Amino acid sequence: MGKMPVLTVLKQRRGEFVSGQELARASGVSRTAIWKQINRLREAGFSIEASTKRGYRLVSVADRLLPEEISWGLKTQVVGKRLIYFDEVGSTNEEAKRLATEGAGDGTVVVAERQAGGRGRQGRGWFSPAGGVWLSVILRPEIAATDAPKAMMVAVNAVVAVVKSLGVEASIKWPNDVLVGGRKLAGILTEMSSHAELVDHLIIGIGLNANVAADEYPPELSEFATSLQIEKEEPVDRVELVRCLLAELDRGYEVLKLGKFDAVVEEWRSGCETIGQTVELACHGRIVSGLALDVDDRGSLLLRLKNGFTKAFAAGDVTVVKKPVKAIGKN
Ligand code: BT5
Repeated sequence: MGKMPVLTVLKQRRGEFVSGQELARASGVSRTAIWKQINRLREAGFSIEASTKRGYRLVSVADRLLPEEISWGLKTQVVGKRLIYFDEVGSTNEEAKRLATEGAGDGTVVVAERQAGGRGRQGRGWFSPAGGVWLSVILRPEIAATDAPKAMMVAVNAVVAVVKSLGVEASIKWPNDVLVGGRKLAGILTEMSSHAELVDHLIIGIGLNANVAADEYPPELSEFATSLQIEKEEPVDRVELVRCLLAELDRGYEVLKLGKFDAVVEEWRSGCETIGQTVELACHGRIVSGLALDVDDRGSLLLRLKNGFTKAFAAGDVTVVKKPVKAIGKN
């Protein structure tokens, strides 16, 4: 695992003084570099006491997603090998897109504590205060552009797995929402750049409401949004959360690259609550209603319409109009 980040050493010995010499040995950096790092941590909101005789003592921690902390103990092949951190940014997807155009490598992750212009699908906004997990991953899989929607499924599956591991029951609303008790916990925004029908790169943007308190949501969201903190009635360890999320994404990415699309779609399908319900789908200003039969291998929703025909929809917003239909009739 190599040398420990300065912060990790201090955290392990929280409340005690650690001498500069010991810190330098454990973290593998010079004593002047340590002084610089201590100052940086202080600026990030950590309270660290310094004494010329006794060394450094961590008094209180700040809830930050610092790359060196996330990297420590991160066991991934590709995802998160490079982490780019912002205290505040417009949108991590925009930032990732810029970096990808400049050639940033497969698995690069952009993470921000806050987004001033967080983005949803179709020009919508994404509320991104401090305490959430707002990140974008650059992926460069060698797959056909038509298979790109499976990458979004990989991301949704990863979020669901991580949320479940925290003991919170989550379900997927087609195509990209992660809900808990009908409220939105997370959303995913995938953007693709392709060349000659092949994927050049994908930007997978994940917005996961981690430590967002109920009273922080603006009125128009408070009824429809939830967070891990709300569901668990206590804040979660965001560093650990991001580490698990990156590990799950890495696992799913591996499956995707092997072309095992069926496994990806199957995992997605098993977590999806939309299938089997009668829904209304808003798409390009029109509303279509029908029975959600399944998704096809491109991630499109298959709706059986009132006229008996089945049609595939690649995008849109669904609202459930009826409780699950048990017996699905044949066409
Ligand atoms: C999404 O869009 O669900 C995709 C959201 C992706 C956000 C991430 S954060 C990191 C990365 N960088 C970005 O700039 N974006 C990605 P959509 O399905 O269009 O849902 C958007 C709608 O969800 C909004 O119109 C609101 O109604 C609602 N909403 C906004 N912020 C929310 C929040 N924090 N929690 C729950 N719902 C929210």
